[in-house]
Amino acid sequence: MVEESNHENRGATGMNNSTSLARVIVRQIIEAGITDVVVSPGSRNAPLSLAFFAASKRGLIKLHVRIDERTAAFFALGVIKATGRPVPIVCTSGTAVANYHPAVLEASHTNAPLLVLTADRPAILRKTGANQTTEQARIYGKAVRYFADIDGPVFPMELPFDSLRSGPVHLNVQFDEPMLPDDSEKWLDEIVISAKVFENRTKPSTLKSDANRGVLVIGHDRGGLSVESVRKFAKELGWPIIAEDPLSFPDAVAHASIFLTSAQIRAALIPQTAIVIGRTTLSRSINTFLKLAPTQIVIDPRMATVDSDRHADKRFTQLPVLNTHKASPEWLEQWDKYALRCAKSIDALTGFSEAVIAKEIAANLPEGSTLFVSSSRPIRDLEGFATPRSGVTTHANRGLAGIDGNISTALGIALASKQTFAVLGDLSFLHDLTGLIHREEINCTFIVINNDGGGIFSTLPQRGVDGFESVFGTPHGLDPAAIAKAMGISATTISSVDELKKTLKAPVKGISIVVANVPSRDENADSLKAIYESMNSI
Ligand SMILES: Cc1ncc(C[n+]2csc(CCOP(=O)(O)OP(=O)(O)O)c2C)c(N)n1
Ligand SMILES: [Mg+2]
Repeated sequence: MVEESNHENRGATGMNNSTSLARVIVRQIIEAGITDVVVSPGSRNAPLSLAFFAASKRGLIKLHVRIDERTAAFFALGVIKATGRPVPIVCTSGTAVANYHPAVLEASHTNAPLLVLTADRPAILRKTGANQTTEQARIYGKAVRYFADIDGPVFPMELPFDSLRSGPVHLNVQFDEPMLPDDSEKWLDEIVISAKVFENRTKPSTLKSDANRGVLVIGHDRGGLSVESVRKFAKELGWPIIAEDPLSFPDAVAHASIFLTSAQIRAALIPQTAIVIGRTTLSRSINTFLKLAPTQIVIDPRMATVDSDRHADKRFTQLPVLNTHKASPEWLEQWDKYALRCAKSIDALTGFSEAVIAKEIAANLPEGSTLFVSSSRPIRDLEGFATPRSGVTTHANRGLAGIDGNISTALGIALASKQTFAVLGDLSFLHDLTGLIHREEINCTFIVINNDGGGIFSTLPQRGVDGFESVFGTPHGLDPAAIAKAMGISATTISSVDELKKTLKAPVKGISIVVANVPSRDENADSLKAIYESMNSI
C-alpha cells in the first residue's frame, strides 16, 4: 500500500508546494479581475481555501462559503449570470466533486464561465484504497471546455482563462502534505489586478433575406446573447417578435404561445422565414408553428460548443449583420390583431390561478428589479400570460431546465442585483432547500407557487395514467412556509391578487418566502385547456 508522503514538500520559494501552487492559482484568478469565489469546507482543499480567505480579508475577492457543493456551484452560476464574470468554485476530494456535476452541466449548456477547482490527493494514491480518493480526472467528461490534472511541483502555470470564454473549465489540483502555510501573507502585496474581458469577439457575417413575412423568435436565454444586443438586432430587423421572455422584449407580440395553440391561427400566420435566436424550449405551440416556416435561420453561440449538430437552413454563432427587408405593415397588423384579441380573454381571467399570478407578477414587478424564474409551469405561465414590458432583468436556468439548484441560482443573482424576486414551483423550492443555508446578507423575495407537486405533468399526455400521482404528480403535503420558518427565514402565505401586489411592492430586505397556495393541479390543467380551446374562436 502506498502511504501518503510526509516528506517536506518544498519548492524553490521555501514555501511548501501545496501552498505555493494554491497561491499561484489564487493570484492569477484575482489578477484576471475575478471578484467572487465559492468555497465548500474540506481538508484537501485547505491550500486554496486558506489562500482565498487571506485574499478576501484584504478585500481582493469576495469569499462565499456553502456547505453543500451542489448549492455552491449553482450559487456561483447565479453570480455569473448577474455579473458576467467567471466564478471559481473550490471543493475537497471525493463525492464533493460529483455534487458539482449538475451545475457544470447547466454551465456547459449555457456556455457559462464556471471555473471548477477540485482538490485531489496526489495521483500516486489513486486506486490504492486511500480515503476520499477516486477518479476525479475528466469526471465531467465533455461538459467542460478544458481539463487539467495539476500536480504539486508544476510551476509556473498559466490558468486557461481563454477556455472560460466558451464555458466551464475543470482544474483538478493535487495537493500533498503539508498543506498549511507557514509564513506571512506577503504574497498578497504583489497582486496587480488587470481585468480580462471574457467575451468572444469575432467578425460577424451577413444574413440576407428577401422575406417580408418573416418572424423573429427569441428563446428565453437568447443563446446567452445580451438583451441589449438582441433588442438592437430585433429593431433593425423590424419583423414581428415572439419572445419566450416577454419581460425582456417590450415590443414582442403579446401572448403568442397562447394564441398559436390554435391550428387555424397558425395557418393564418405561416411565415416565409423564421429567425430563431437561441432555443425555443417552452411551448409546443411555438415549436409546431416554427415547423411551418419553409426557411429557418438559427442564431445561437452554442452551435460552436454543445449544439454542434443543430439543424437549420442557415446557422450563425453570433448576431449577423442584416441585409433584409422590414416586414410589411399588413403582416405586422395581422399579428397585432391576434395579440389584442387574446389579451382581451386573458384580461378577463379571474381568481387566484397560476395564470393570473403570472400575469400580475409580470405587471407589478417594480422598475429596475431582477427576476429569477424556475422551470416547469412558472416560466411557461410568464411566457404566455405576461404583457411584454421593459424595466425588469430576467434570468432562468434554461441550459438543461433542471428544477435543481434554483434557490441557489436565485441567491447568486440576488447577491449582485438590487432587488430580486424569484418565482419557483413548490418542487423546485423543496429540491434546493440547502441553498438557504448561508450567513450572508442577500436580498431576495421568493414567491413559491404551491400546487403540491409537479403541476406541469397534468398538462402533458400522461395525465390520468395509472400511477400518475405516484410517479408524476408527487404531492408532498408539506408547507414551504413552515419549512422556511424552521430555518429561521421569514415566511408568509398568500391567497389573493391583492396580497400578491403587496408582496411585489414591499421592499426586498433579506430573504423572505411568500407561498402562494393555488387551485389544484387538475383544475389548473383544465383551465389552461379551456383557454387554449377558446383561441379557436377569437
Ligand atoms: C433535476 C430535475 N429533475 C426532474 C426534472 C423533471 N421535472 C420537470 S418539471 C418537474 C416538476 C416541477 O414541479 P414544480 O417546481 O412544483 O413546478 P410545477 O410543475 O408545479 O409548475 C419535474 C420533476 C427536472 N426538470 N429537473
Ligand atoms: Mg408545483
